[in-house]
Amino acid sequence: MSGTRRRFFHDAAVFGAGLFGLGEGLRAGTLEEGFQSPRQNENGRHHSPYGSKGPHPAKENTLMHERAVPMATPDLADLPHEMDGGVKVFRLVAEPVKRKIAPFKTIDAWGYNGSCPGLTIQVQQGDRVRVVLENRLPESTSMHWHGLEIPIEQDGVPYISQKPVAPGEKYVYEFTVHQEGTFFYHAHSAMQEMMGLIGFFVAHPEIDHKPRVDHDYGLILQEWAVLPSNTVPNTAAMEYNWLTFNGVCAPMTTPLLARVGSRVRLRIVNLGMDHHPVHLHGHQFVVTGTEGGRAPESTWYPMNTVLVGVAQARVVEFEAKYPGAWMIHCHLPHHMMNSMMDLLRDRQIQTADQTEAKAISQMESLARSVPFEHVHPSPVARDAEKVPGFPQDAFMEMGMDEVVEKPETYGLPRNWSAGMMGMMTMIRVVPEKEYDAILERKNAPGAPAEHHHGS
Ligand SMILES: [Cu+2]
Repeated sequence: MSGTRRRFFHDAAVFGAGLFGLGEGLRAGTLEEGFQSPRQNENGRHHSPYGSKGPHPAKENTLMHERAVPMATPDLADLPHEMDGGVKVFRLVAEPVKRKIAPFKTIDAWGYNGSCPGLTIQVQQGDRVRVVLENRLPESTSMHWHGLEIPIEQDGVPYISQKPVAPGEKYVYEFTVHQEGTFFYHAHSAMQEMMGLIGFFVAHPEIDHKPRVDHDYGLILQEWAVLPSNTVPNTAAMEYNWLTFNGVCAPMTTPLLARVGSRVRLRIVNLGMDHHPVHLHGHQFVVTGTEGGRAPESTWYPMNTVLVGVAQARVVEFEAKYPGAWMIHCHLPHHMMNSMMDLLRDRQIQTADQTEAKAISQMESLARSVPFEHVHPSPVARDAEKVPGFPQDAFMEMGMDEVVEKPETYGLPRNWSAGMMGMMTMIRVVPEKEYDAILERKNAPGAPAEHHHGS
């Protein structure tokens, strides 16, 4: 195994799940040729979102047993499992969860095992899976396995396929996963879904897809209606003021990382009330799969915005060609903001009567309470206040680099966080050296752990 390759697998295990069995499959890889290292990609062999066409037939056989890299879900951990004979046993506890969605906002959501969204389940196609669901909610629940072809008794619909799981009770689901793809689990009750009861369920294919990816990332899209000075989401609302990727708003979202020239897979799932057009800056991608599994290559065409509808999964892949910190965000304008209602109070939706001094003092009082250093916002014209409609985005920027600092933000320009709000993250496409420097910080003793247990 070449040094580059070995190191790549090491990194994948660190950045990815790495918590359970998948690492073994990764280490078992035997093929040298046929695998394109990021460096080979840099040499220009692989610069198409469609990937390299047709590996050598002679290499086909050895490729067959390569396992996929695990998916990483930034800001969410993986759910570990135990083995019982040949069965992978997972334990999910439905319970109330405090989730810090922004440095100055913690909500009372519902989730699984202390996490909202729930911890990520990753299995191999063909696995026999048992999930023990324990209900610590104040009301009955059940679990639906979204997109999986399993017997009706496992479908998780109260009264139709099972009795509701009462508070304090446990319920055991067991099935064989014959599909591969991006699925999710969720409570089969509308309001409970909007309280956050959802998590990833990813089944990796028996034979890895080609072209193979170097990085695999997952994002769950959610929206929340939380009134000012409130912590409980209003699940009856039709409009939303907090939008999250994996349970956090930008700039708290942990940046995704990719080496220049690597191939990236991004799996996006949506379980809310709105559809989200998710846009990637600076690169073209192809949709390689949906909630139904892998899409044939003949259906791939270049895009950079994909509409992820409610209950859908969209899997996209691209070559990370251009170095930089590239935004990934929902493009609905109101989904690119964090609610400032708690902060703005008297300002709220009125834009008249706003003075620069007033706006800045509001920002500074919030900054002091979190606390972080408030960086002075972008300049405005001297006579700005005479222009009808002012201010719009002026004074909205809340740079808070220090409070959201983590290894993945190392090296970003000062006040980067002022440009990040709402349903937004970034993929940092970085050269080898910088990638390694970030990784070193991530592995350093005392490095901050993932923020997956809320506040
Ligand atoms: Cu959106």
